[in-house]
Order: sequence, then C-alpha cells, then structure tokens
Amino acid sequence: MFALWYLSFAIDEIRKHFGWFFGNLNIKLGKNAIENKEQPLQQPQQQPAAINKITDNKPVPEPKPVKPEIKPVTSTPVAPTPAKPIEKPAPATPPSTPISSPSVKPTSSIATLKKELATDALDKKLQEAGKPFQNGNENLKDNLKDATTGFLQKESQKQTERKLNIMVDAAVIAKLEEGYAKLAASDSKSLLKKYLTKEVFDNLKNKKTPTFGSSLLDVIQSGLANHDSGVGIYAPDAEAYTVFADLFDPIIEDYHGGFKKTDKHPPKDFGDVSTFGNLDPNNEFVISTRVRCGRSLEGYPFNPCLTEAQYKEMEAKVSSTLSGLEGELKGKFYPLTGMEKSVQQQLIDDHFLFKEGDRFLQAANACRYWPSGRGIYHNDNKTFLVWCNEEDHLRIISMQMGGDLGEVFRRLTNAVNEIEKRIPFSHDDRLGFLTFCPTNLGTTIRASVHIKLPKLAANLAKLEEVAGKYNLQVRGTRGEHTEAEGGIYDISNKRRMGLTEYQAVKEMYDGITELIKIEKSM
Ligand code: ADP
Ligand code: CIR
Repeated sequence: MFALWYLSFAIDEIRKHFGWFFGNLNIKLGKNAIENKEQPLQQPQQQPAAINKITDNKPVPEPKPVKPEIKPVTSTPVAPTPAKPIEKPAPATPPSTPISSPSVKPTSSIATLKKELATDALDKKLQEAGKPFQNGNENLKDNLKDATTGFLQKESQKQTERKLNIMVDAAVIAKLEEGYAKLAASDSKSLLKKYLTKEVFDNLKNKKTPTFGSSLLDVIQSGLANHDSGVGIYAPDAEAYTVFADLFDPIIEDYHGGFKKTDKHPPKDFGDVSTFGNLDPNNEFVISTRVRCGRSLEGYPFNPCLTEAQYKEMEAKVSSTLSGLEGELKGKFYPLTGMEKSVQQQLIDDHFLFKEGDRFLQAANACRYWPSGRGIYHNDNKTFLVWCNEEDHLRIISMQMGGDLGEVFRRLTNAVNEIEKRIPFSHDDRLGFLTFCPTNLGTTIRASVHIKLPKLAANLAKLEEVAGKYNLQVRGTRGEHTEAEGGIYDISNKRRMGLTEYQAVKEMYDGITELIKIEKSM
C-alpha cells in the first residue's frame, strides 16, 4: 500500500514538472519504470556506431555539416545531387517541446539534445521532482530516474527520426521513384537490384543521414545510372552505413561471403608475412603482384560530401606526411593538378595510377572538383605508391614484377604501420576500416596478381567459376570493368570483411596456387 501511495505521489510530481512531456506521450510511468529498470543509464541520444567511431580522437572536433559548392556532373542520367543541402527540419511535434527547436540544423539539434538530456541536467530536474520524498524510498527514486531517462531517450530518438523522415524533398523522391521503376524493370545483375525490394525502398526513401543529410539517392544513384554495376551503391558518408543499413547489410553479407549484420569484423592483424613465398618462382604465369588497402582520414566524410577546400587540405596533409617517410618508402608526391597529360597517361598505362572518368564513381558524385586534391605519391622504383582522393581518401599500394607475394605484402605492412603512426584513420568496431564502397570495408585488402592462364581462360566463364570456388574475383588487365589484354587477367581475393588482413592475402595465395596447379594439369 505504502509503495503504491509513493508511486502515485511520484507520478503526480513528475507530471507537474514534465507535464508537457507526459501529456504528449501518454505514457504509463509504472510500466516503463519496470521496463527500464534493467537498463543502465546511457549517454542519451546515442549516435550511430559509425559516427561514434569517426569522432573518436579526431583532430577536427566534429565533422561539420558541409554544404559543398554545386558543381553539376553532366553525364549522369539520374541527375546527381552534387551538394547535399542541410535543410532545416520542419517543426517536430509538438512545436513547444523543449527537446528540439524547429529551427536547428541536424547536427546542432543532436548537440542540443545531448545538452538537454545530459545526466547533470536530468539529475537537477529529478532532484526538484523528488524533494517531497527526499528521505523516502531510494529504490522508487531510482525507478523514476530510470523511467524518465528511458522516456527522454525514446522521445528524442523519435523526434530525430521524425525530422529525418520529413527532410527529403519532392524532387529527390521523384528521381528515386523513377530510377527505382527503371531498375526494377531492367535485367540488371547488380546487388542493388537484388536487395532493393519495394519494401526496403519504401522504408528508406524518406531517410537522410543526420550530419550530412545524405539521401537514399546519394547511396544508389550510381547503380540507378549504371545497370551493369556489380554492386551499385556507395556510402556518401559513414552514417549512411547505419541509416541505410536495411540495404547495406544484405549487400555486405552477399559480397563478403556471409558477413552478417550481427557479425563484427576482427581487429587488424597482418600475421606473419614471412609465411608467403613466391607464387611462381619460374616466372611462367604471374606477371606482377600487388596488394592494396584503403583508408579514410578521420574527421572527413567521403567524396560526395567533401568541399573543394577539404580536398586541398587533405592533399596537403597527405603529401606533407608522406614526405617524412624513409628507406624503401621514401618518395615524392605528384599532384594531378598540373600533371602533364602524357605523364598521367603513362602512369595509368603502367598500372600505377587510377584511371580518369570512371562512370560508376562519377554517377556516385565522387569526382567533383577533379583534379583538385587528387594525386599520387610513389618511391623511385614505383614499388610503393599512395593514391590520394580517388575513390577513397587513401589507397596504399605495394607492387612489383613477378610473383613474390611475401615481399610485396611485407612492404605494404611496413608502409601501413608507418602511415598509421602519422595519420588517424576512420575505423568502426563492427565494419572495420571505413571506405566509400561497401565492397572495400573491413580489411580493405585487395591482393592481386596479373596472370596468364591461357588454358583455363580459353573459357572465361569457366575461369570465373573456378576462381569463384576459391573466393577469387577476376578483373581485366586495366582493373575493374575492363577487358583482358594479351590474355592477362587480374585475379584477387574477393572478400575483405570478417577475416583478418593475413587471411585475406592467404585466400589469394592459396587460390592462385590452386589455379596454377589446374592450368599445369590441363
Ligand atoms: P583497385 O585495385 O584499387 O580496386 P583497380 O581494379 O581499378 O583498382 O586497379 C587499379 C590499377 O591497378 C589498374 O591499373 C590495374 O591494372 C592495376 N593492378 C591491379 N592488380 C595488379 C597487379 N597484380 N599487377 C599490376 N597492376 C595491377
Ligand atoms: C560496381 O558496382 O560495379 C561499381 N560501383 C564498383 C563496385 C566495387 N567492386 C568490387 O567488386 N570491389
């Protein structure tokens, strides 16, 4: 009886102080007090994991909502949204609620919410509310505190969701509907088409990422414009992996051979690099060997959200940092801006530099301000290279002629360790290293050989089928979406998530060893 009396007394007190809140929510305090009893007091308004991670120890305090200058990309059937405007959310219901102000931008509203819901502020309110029974039942007070915290968290989450859901403008929705209808009617083999069911589409089309305001269109426009995509989606900013998880998760699981949404990528582990030998000691099959990984600079979003000033700032950071490398890594940074066309073409032809005008990246809005902020660093004999601001902020590459995978991988690990001492990179507990394309998450490792397997390759479908058995991917001589020239194929590990760096490279080592055995036996 006594406890019941306390409870109803407490409800009245709380109603007095949070009248606006309970009035709007119509929540039964007793029920929620019990439901929330087991929950620890958490930081209110949790940000998505990706953001949490990206803001850990970062040099810039918080990724600013950027409104890049608009520079249209011309050749895209589905018009890209070059800059993602951070629109002002329409008033959240009810307008008078102290939880959010209708005029705040998404980031500042998160900051406001955090402030509003900070444990100190809450404690103060609860102290006032609890004055009449200061010497009363401590458990009851705890229950009330837990319950109120729970309500506030849930309500603030709903407020944020409501705002995100009403921010996508009509023109974007119209492009999405049109693009979706065309994709659905096409014979595209992309993972986008496979997993963008009507239900997923309808659930995601009104969402936006909180900090950069990226929409579903920003995520899928490359695949909508290019029905021949293998995958078809990119993450315009790290938050997209969380906000659009209903689409990213099944695509990630499919591409990376079963990495489930409940799985966690293992910590970085290069393993014992000396265990890898030469794949082709007699130089019969392997022309060259390359291992690369991707990295994103902490505190910066991915290509579609970067301003020209940020591109230049990143290039300056990267080039000055790399200029401090010594020994086999010592080299020079060459900006793309001002590079002679013939020099650029030679670097591309020799497989050292990224190609220009990739239509998949262009349609993803990833080539704005080109060639600003783009460049390449390499040592004298071009066995260690770093690409700056192509698809990812950094691509760190080790390559050389022949099949000595051990030497190539050893050089890569040395380079990555040295660079990681100098530059903080974006990493997520679940997804591993964060990259623009979901196919590169996790280890980000692609270990490849340029190889001639004339008997196996007489039937390309057969080569792809056999390679697939060993989790290998076959590409053309000039990389992804190109043809083989002179019978030379680029064969690499396909999956990069859910296994360590060592295991990813070993997958290529074991698979290529088997393919060579099969070729010899034919
Ligand atoms: P990435 O490897 O960065 O995903 P691409 O598939 O576009 O990107 O390949 C980039 C470049 O690397 C291309 O010029 C390609 O020919 C070259 N390349 C890939 N593997 C090898 C290799 N084993 N030897 C030489 N060049 C390679
Ligand atoms: C595509 O979907 O084909 C392009 N957006 C490239 C995807 C990356 N491909 C890959 O296999 N790593």
